Amino acid sequence: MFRSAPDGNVQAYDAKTGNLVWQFQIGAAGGPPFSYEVDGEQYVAAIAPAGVWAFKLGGTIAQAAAPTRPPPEPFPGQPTDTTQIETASLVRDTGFTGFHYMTDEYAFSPFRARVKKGTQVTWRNNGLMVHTIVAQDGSWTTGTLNPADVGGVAFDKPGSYPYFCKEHPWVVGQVVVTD
Ligand SMILES: [Cu+2]
Repeated sequence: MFRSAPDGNVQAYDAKTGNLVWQFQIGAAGGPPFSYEVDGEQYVAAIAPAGVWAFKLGGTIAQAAAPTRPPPEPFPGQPTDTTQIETASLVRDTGFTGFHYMTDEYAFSPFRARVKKGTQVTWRNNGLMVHTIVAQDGSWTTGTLNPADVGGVAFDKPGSYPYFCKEHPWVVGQVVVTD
């Protein structure tokens, strides 16, 4: 069984056991492999962005360099210089009847906050639900914030401080602390 893996390898698996028995790096994710025969010799090929790679038993072509991918950026966009973060965001949309405003309790505002080291950052629960801000590595928390509560955390070392809400763990944010 042949497949093109997203990491740029064309792979062959043993169809009975599922074991990977061969792979070849073509430098980019290819299309579905296909097979054909020329003069009694079988080829397995895959289309890649830069051309077609065809393989046969005893072939001698060298592998390509593995594709490099940029590291994932979990916090895209520019940080906002502020020491105050709110647990809900005001969202606006435009409909037939004009602008509508609503509160999204599943979004920190701002999503990325930037402060100087030694600064206390506060989270204000301006929503209707309970939110508890917790560091992704578990090293700090605001404690439980009921509606209208404010919790603070001081950051003494420069760095990136990703956090999430304990009650709604898909809601994340980041504090960037500068020197
Ligand atoms: Cu929450």
